[in-house]
Amino acid sequence: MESPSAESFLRQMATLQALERELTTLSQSGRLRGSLHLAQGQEAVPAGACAALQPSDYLTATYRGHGYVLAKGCSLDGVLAEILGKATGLACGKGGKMHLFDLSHGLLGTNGIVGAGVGSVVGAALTAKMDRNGRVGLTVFGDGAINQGHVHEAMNMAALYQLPVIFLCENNLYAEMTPLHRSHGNVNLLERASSYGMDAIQVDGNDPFKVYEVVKKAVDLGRSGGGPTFIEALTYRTVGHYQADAGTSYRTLEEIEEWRQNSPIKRLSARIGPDAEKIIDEADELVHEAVERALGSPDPDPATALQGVFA
Ligand SMILES: Cc1ncc(C[n+]2csc(CCOP(=O)(O)OP(=O)(O)O)c2C)c(N)n1
Repeated sequence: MESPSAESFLRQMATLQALERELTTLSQSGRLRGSLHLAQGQEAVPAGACAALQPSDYLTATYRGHGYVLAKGCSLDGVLAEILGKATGLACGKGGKMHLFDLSHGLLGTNGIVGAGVGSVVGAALTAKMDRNGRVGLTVFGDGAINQGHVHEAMNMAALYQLPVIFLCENNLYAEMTPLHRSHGNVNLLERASSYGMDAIQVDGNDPFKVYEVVKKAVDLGRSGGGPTFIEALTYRTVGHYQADAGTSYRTLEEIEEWRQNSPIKRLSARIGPDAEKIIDEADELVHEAVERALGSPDPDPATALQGVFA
């Protein structure tokens, strides 16, 4: 599998950026309720990582994971309708923003519980190994999730049984509003992951090509029976943790500005040149039209409320 082109990566990242811009407007106008966790500045990680996966490979992501869902190939209309709680959404409008789910694309869910998707992917990878179906599982989580107990149980199990898993940690330097050194006894995440007996690699998370390259290697290793890999993608969230957080009470303006200048979309646009603007405009238009369609979609029928409820 060849790496996607620079134009293709930019299109993917610009779509995520446009989606987040539209969601911000919807949230500010009250048409989208609840908290909204954005990933501006982190767009290269989902774009690079998902390009190395097959549609049937498993994926779990976080409350900030809509970019992974799109990059995995799930429908933009379905994602938007789900976020807006519409019947045409990926989960028929019952999951909302934090619970995007689409088995047809291997998506085992985004999740509001920190680290919760990690165990799900390890379970799915165990079935992949037992069924010898060649699938791998990728789970993405933040640097803060590393301190969750079951994340360690899951990493240990994946290493012990040599399961085809990619543990992709987006290290954006803060767990919500807490810097790493205030929450981690050992801030060396590679050391912690490799202690379980798996390869652990750090990558520039603001470069989709580099992310693609390391994830592809990990995917190939997993598919060939070589077990799991831990990848630490260094990146930065240039906006607040959620819509009510300006992100400036625990970070300096200089730090934020420095990362804005180093943002993946800026970097790749500079590399592509004048055509970049056209790609970004097209993405804006595509997403805007999808928002209009989603807003015009029907609400779920109350009579279906108990459908799909198993416990
Ligand atoms: C089990 C659990 N504990 C606490 C929270 C509240 N919470 C939401 S996001 C977050 C920080 C997570 O940090 P990190 O994993 O680094 O991801 P980031 O949001 O920085 O991308 C916390 C503590 C939660 N959602 N789930």
